[in-house]
Amino acid sequence: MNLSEKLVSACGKPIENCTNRELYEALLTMVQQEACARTAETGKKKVYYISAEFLIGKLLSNNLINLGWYDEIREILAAAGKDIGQIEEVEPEPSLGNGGLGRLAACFLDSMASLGLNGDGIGLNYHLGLFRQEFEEELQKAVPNPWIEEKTWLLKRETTYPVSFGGFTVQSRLYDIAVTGYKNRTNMLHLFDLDTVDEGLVKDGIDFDKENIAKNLTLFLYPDDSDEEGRKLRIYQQYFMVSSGAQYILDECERKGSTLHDLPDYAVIQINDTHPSMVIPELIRLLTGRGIAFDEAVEIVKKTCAYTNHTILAEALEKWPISYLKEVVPQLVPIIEILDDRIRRKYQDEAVAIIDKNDVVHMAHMDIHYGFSVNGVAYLHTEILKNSELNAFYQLYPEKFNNKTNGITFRRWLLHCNHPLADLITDRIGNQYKKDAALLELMTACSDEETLKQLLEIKHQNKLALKAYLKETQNVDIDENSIYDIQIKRLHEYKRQQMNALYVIHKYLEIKRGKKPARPITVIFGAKAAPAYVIAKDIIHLILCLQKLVNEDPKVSPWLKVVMIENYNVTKAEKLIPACDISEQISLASKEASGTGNMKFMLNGAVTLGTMDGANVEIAELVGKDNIYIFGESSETVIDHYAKADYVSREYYEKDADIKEAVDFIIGKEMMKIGHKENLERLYKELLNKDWFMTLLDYRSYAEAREKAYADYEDRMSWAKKMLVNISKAGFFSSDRTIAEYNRDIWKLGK
Ligand code: 26Q
Repeated sequence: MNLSEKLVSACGKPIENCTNRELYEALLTMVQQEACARTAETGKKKVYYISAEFLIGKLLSNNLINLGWYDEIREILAAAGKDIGQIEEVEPEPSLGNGGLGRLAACFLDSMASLGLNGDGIGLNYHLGLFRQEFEEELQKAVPNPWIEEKTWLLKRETTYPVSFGGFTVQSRLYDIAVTGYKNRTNMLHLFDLDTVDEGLVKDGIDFDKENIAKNLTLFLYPDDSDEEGRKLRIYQQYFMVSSGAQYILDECERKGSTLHDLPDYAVIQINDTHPSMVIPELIRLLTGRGIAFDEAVEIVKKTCAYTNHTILAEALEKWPISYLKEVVPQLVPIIEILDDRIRRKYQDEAVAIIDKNDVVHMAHMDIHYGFSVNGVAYLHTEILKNSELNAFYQLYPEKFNNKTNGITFRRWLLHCNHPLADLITDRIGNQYKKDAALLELMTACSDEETLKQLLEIKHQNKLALKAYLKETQNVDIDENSIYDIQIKRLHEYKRQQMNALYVIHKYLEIKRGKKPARPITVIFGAKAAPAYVIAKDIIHLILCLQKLVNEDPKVSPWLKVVMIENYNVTKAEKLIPACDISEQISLASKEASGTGNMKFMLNGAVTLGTMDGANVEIAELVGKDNIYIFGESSETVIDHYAKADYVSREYYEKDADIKEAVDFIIGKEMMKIGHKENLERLYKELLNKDWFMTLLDYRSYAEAREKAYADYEDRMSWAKKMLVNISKAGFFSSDRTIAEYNRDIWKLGK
């Protein structure tokens, strides 16, 4: 059967007579069958990528591209009067991640399959995923986000495992999602779940009964951890994931002929941040249960587990009071105590202990001592880990430390989300770059006027498409001839959305005073705040108030618009990124481990406005200083400020009139009319008295760099050259490159 016949047969009637939903479901069935037919077990060794998050995004189009079916299916549908874009709209987005770390895991799965590597994901099947964000009275409201439909990408398996907690045992159940490689094999994402979970438990918003573990375990991704019950629930989730995963791994390896003594020849486990760290003591427990002596079990685990660090923020490094572990996973506690004891005897250094003197377990410390590899996610990040944050460990184990600069899958972040640009590139340099992203560099030679004009035209068309989408979904009008200046990422003070907002205030006031910009500006934000993160929600409030104030001001709004995207997610990123002119990557230097949005924007021809932080450093190196706008203090200076505790934000407020004016505006009468006094005042005080992430320190140089970018934008041909350089240098940031490096240096899988 050809594809057209297959589709008609899957639909059970002519395509013309099908609804978009019927077509989506028929295509899902077809893709799933074909994907499963392409599974392969090659070689002895497999990498198991364990992660609490897999932010996979919608799957239909991506799978069609990877199977090599996309163009043909689009034509078959078009011939029947159907639009593949509208069929995509039917699919719910699985919201199994918060942000960067989860999306990275999804890109890595795509790359492992696309490179033909034997590599599976292991995670959890959260029924309601991350909350859906709504705006009400200029505030974020969190509501449940059910995504699992009757017809789903999840394949229910017969496989179940017992998982014991203090006092009771549950049965985990395996679900699989097929991960198609680009014109290559299929791997699997294994998501564990509990049959007894009850969505009826959810009451108001995202509140639920936190006592009943059997009913709530896989309801949400990272339920609010602001109280003790929430934090414990996180431990229940993590142990459920790693115990199920470890049993799966041992069973699979034994099935393939492993005696378990030789486990490292069959399995390598990549621990994605500390969320799956309990896999270390759990594997030791299971191995001893299967007849291996304790000491040998420790040695086996040391050769099997590798750890990736994604943050240097102290508050994000997981530390659990041992009392919590005694309650939730008592069987692990004696093992962790022995692991800690051995370290204490060997090194006699409190700084590298696993259980500290306050009886708190440092998960990252366990990973570093009992894993064979520790990697950071960008050059600068790894250097900071080695030289400051984890220096005590680097002294002990220099050979374990390595860098793996993050990457993104070009299938989703170019071929799928930006067809016109992908077609232009194919026209100029051929198809090979789709398999080998380094070839994008060939585009450097295409700086002829015709290509540059086409780049500008494609950007313009993408901006029109975004304008239409925002009109339809949020009923806002934006001007396609304005500069689209975009910051989309989780809301966190270190990412400094508040600095962007201060600039918006400054521009607003300037325009009010009659100083118009050379061209209208559209500032777009998209961000979710953790429900327990008060200041983050205040920053959202500030942005929403500004949106109202600016857009409803007839004098200002022709020149400045503010748009806060509701419920920012992968699907929305796919629409925003291709339309972006200026990519805001403005974290406080040293704080953003890598960033991956920065790479997506660059690939789609946006120019970065950023600090020397995370992977921005490598972007700057690749594109050169004329093709990026860098501002702000260096990571060394910032780290020095923290060490000396000598940063006083009020000094910057007092000596810079623009800063004072913008900060005061937050609690001025215009804002108070629109917003809530409590939120605005809290934020104002935070900036003035604390400003832990040094917004005011960098504000002046930020504003200058932004002005420079806006001025340069007016020379359209020279801007198009900057776009071209960014696109042609983006090849390095393909996750295929990242994964090839993981395999070369850490996993060492044969083909
Ligand atoms: C920890 C303890 C308690 C509750 C929640 C958490 C928690 C949850 C999620 C801690 C961290 C995360 C997510 C971190 C994350 O997304 N980090 C990002 O990882 C990206 C991929 O490496 C990097 O590009 C980003 O720079 C980094 O911020």
